[in-house]
Amino acid sequence: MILNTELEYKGNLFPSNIIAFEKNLDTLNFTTANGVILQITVLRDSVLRFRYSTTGSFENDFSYAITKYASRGYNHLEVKEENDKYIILTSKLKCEINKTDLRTAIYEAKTEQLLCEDELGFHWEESYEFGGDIVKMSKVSQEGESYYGLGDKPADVNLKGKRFENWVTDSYAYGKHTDPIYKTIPFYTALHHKKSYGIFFDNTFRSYFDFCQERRNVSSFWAQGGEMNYYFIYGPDMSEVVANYTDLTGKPHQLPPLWALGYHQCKWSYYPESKVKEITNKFRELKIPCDAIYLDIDYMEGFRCFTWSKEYFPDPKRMVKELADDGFKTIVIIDPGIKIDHEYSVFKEGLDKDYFCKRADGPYMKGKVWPGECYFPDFTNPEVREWWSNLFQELIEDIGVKGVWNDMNEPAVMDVPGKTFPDDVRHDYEGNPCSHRKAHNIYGMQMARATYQGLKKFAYPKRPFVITRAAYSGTQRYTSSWTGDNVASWEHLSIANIQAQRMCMSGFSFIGSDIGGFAEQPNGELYARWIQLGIFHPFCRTHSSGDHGDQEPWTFGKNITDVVRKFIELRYELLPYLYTCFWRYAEEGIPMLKSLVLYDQEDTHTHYRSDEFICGEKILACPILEPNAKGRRMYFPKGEWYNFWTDEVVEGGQELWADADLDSMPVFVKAGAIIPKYPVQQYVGEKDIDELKLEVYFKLGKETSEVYEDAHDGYDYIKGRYSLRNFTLNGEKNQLVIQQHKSGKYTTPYNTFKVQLHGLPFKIKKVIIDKVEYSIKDLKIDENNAFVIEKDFTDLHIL
Ligand code: MIG
Repeated sequence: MILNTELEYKGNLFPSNIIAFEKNLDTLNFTTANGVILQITVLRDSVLRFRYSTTGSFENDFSYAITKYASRGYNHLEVKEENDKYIILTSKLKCEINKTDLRTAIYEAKTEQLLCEDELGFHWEESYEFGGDIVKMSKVSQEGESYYGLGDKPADVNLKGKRFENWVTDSYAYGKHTDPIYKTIPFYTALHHKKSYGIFFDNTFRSYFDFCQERRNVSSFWAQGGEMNYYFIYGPDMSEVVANYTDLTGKPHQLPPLWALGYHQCKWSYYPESKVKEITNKFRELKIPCDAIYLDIDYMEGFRCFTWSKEYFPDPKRMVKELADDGFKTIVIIDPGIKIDHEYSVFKEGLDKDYFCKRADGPYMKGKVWPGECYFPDFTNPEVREWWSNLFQELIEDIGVKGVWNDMNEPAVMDVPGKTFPDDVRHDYEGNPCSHRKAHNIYGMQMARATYQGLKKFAYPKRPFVITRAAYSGTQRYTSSWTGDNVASWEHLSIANIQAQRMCMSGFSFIGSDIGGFAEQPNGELYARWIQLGIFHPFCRTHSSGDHGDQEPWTFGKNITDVVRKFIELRYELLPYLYTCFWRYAEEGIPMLKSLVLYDQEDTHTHYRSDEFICGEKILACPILEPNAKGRRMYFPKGEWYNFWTDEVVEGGQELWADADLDSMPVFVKAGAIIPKYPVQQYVGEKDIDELKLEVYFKLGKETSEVYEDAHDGYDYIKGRYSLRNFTLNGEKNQLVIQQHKSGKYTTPYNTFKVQLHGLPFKIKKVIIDKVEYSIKDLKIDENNAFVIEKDFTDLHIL
């Protein structure tokens, strides 16, 4: 007879003492008397994985985030047993596991410096409602420790003192403190005593991070289900931590086509066809460069994915071709909701093949989105993804669409609490069936992945281009992304700046904001300031909801149009620079934008900076974030910086005023840099590049730069058909030496460089190129120190 029906509350449970230890190659298991297992896997000397089980066995080991291409292997692994602890030693780390309570502490191997130490460590609460555990981890926050990362959080760059939640959420008009929003990237980097490490909590359930908010000296993270499963990633440089995390969760599978780094124009919505043409024609007429034009939901027939409105777009193939002839790539939106309509082939097929998500007891997951009531493909089933990818054949192969934009894939559902699927919805999860509690955060990622697979197949031999709103760690392998429905306000300009930096330090560099703001309308000044920032972001697109008027570069009068043109032109000039940054990112996981802390973590002045950032390796930019400004104060990282507009040199390591009237912006170039430039084009490929400009910024001392190029599309570069130029600059009082090392099998179409020297401290007398002497006259060096030389020199001496 059951008398007591109150739920027994056990509270937090903790591991007890270790009673067994077992080593299996790179995997170590520690078992406690109360049945907890800690499994530590040594992935690399600097990367350890921690997994905890409270049941005596582990779940099937599957992750959507970890890439099969992740590097593995270590130089050294040794396990020692002492009275009170076990010690794991790699060539980079020492990890201690306490025998009495399973708590861990990690030290740098070489210096024995403490990096990260459990406070309570692993503990858990049993979940009566769903079964399994609420899994928790707490760490001691070290003196002066700061925290960064976590994807798209709109808070300041340094996360210390705050608590965050991860649950992918459609967040129209979010604000600086809205949390959570569109993305779940449960990865942060920590920094103290000049050393940085990272923690990636690879758990897709709703999760939380607390950085000393609840208790001043404790950071913690926990999730509503699943396993305590995290990776500890050591630097000591933050950029190495990010690169190692990116290695683990994947670099972009290929470079984007160069045009995708051009300027994109979007609005909800450009229709009918005549409106689209009016917009694209205007770009060409006003000579404002633009590569991509977007069609939002109204291009479809009643919002049915993979259809076209006969009324607005009677002949999409012809239109797309005409746009392409004028240099515009057409990009269309595709949402996950499939309209319940038995006359609609995509719906019928999905239903026949049993590809739609279902509720726990069997009914379909029915939800309202733009088309009305919809069912939703279960993108966590590989067969469904394959089907979905094939739906793109007509759009891409036949009609000629060049990119696809995935929206609403949180998944967003209208008119319901929580704005998404209920928790009980079932998912295949790659043959590990589960509820929406576990699959929610990766649903959008898997949709974007399926879309990417379609584009990859049908765009071949060209490269795919996809953009997604929702994402989980690893999504960067497949697509680009934007920061969702922001607002046309000055505060949001600052949020966009921070979000782009934060996404970059979270392994996801191909990111941009809706330039000008999605909700409401900017005035001309705000729009111009936003374009100025946007041209330094990896993804550069104007987008607006369209409810509040137009938002094109020419909307705000001639003065603003001229400023906008000037900056978009600058982006087109910088394309080889941006492309090189992308290549570095895709190759090594180096973030394309670097917050100052990531650029120079040793300088504590950088730890709380949010506005300034480094684009690539050499350009320091800082947006103007207020109206009526003629400039601003900003912090210059250590070193020497050239004012991009005036060539004036600034000594870093201090905060200084930088002039920037509305037609300008604080932009500085690192001394010693060589910045490659293309001529302004109205779109990528408009012109044959017949000369590469090299902007050379003198420095006393040494500096290296690189320029990566290839055919700008296609896959030949993977077979070695690329051109990589490594430049080493060495400046002395009365000479400047530039050496070039060239690799790769691609022959660039141009034969010459136009060298432009900046800040040369001496008057040129002669130039020696590969041992041959030239006079000023021979090279026609002009009064600005510019001259033309053959591209394949190895040694250039300017005396
Ligand atoms: O419920 O497709 O974030 O970029 O223009 C709104 C219409 C749906 C939200 C996206 C936005 C897009 C809009 N979409």
